[in-house]
Amino acid sequence: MSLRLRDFLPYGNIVIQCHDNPDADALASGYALRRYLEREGKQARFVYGGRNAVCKSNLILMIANLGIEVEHVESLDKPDLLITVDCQYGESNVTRFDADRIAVIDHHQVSGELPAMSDVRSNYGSCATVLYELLQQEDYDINADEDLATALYYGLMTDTGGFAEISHPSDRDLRDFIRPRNSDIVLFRNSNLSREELVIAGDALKHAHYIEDKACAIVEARPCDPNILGIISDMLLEVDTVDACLVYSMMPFGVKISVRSCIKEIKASELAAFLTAGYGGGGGHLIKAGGLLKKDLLEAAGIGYDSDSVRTFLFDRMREYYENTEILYAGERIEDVSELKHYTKKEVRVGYVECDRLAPVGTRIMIRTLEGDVEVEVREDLVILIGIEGEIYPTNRQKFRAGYRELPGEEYVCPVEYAPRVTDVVTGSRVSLLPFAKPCMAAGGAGIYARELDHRVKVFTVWDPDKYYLGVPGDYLAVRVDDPSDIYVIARKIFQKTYGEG
Ligand SMILES: [Mn+2]
Repeated sequence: MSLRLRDFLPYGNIVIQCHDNPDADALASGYALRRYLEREGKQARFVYGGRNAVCKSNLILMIANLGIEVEHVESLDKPDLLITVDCQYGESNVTRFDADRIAVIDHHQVSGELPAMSDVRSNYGSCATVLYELLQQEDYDINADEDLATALYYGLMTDTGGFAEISHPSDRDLRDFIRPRNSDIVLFRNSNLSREELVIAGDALKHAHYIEDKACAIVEARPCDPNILGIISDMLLEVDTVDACLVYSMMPFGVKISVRSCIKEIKASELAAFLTAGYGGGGGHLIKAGGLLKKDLLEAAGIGYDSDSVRTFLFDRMREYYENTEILYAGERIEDVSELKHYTKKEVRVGYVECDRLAPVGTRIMIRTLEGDVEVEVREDLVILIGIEGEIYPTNRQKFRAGYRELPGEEYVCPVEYAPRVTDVVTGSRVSLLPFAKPCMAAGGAGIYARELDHRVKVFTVWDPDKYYLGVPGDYLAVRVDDPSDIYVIARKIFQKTYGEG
């Protein structure tokens, strides 16, 4: 399913289409693709269908200030190639036009059969991020093109509630390394809300429901731009008796949700993922997150799609979240290890980097991985391990020698799609970690006591008392043999690959 933008070049008559009622991400994505084709000497039209022409003032400003040539059309002369961006051909919000070949670039959940030429990255926060990656693959200097940089930045920003809901490292790369024209971003941002939308926010807040014993609020808003949901939930969270809240709106295609939390026992990103699990998707940050429950999936599951059924479903789901989760604070309790089994580490191939080769001692570096960002200071004996899921563990040379065996002469191959990248925190310069990585074999150590989980558990570990690790049924709760206060969660997949009984 891997696609390159150069694959489009052999086609004569090319049309780019985004979904009906385009938003900033759709406009940015189509615009980016058109810019690339232009650079390669190809003229392409950029169109959208549907009943309505763009009328939101931030989008009208975006189109005018960045010079986005986009046409609202009713019909189309059959092109050789039709590329849909920020949507998939055949979806209900994409007006159907005939074409000899179809291609799809998108970041939503896959909704039907995809054509051979497609790139759908459902874990990305915006389609602009997909284009950002694809353009870099073709050596396109995005920051030399300020209009394009501004469009991509604004596309990601609006699709992720002002960057609050990003979770993929490529989204963070776009946010951190793209240089937009700030005056335009400020202008677009402050033309976002119409007076009608202000009324929607006010009406929604008037009818807030509270789960009193949980300090939780749930609010339904009339169908509106997802950004309004974020504004409402931000306000709700400021209320003294509200620690966590859910704001939702029933759109024609599904239920958009916005989630907030201000207590460490609830990560907004994890609550959003829980509420949407099986019906769409959700994610974001510790405090802010969002997501979507798809209408067709709710209907197929027999839940229905009228406002009573959706409200009941969301209330039940929220109660379930509170009632079926155990919270453990490592250090505050000692696990009864007689109930647990003993496991030792299997021989597993991982990667390692000796950091003094990467940057001078004393440099603060940020390592970006699929799991998140890790900041460390380079010391003489700092060794960074790259685990089987691309996760990163800083350690020192002494512990490294005790638990790992070097494999001289062999090459390290990264097992995941996003290879860890390193940024010098002060200068902002970036390097890939991979050229410095070597393979090694993990084995030995005193091992762990562990048990398989049959319910959800949140563990606050000794090394990070502010952020919990979530364990779900099937994962393992582990206790270090040489330190019983060190309790943590190991994901099922990683556990099975790295530990054996005995
Ligand atoms: Mn989008």
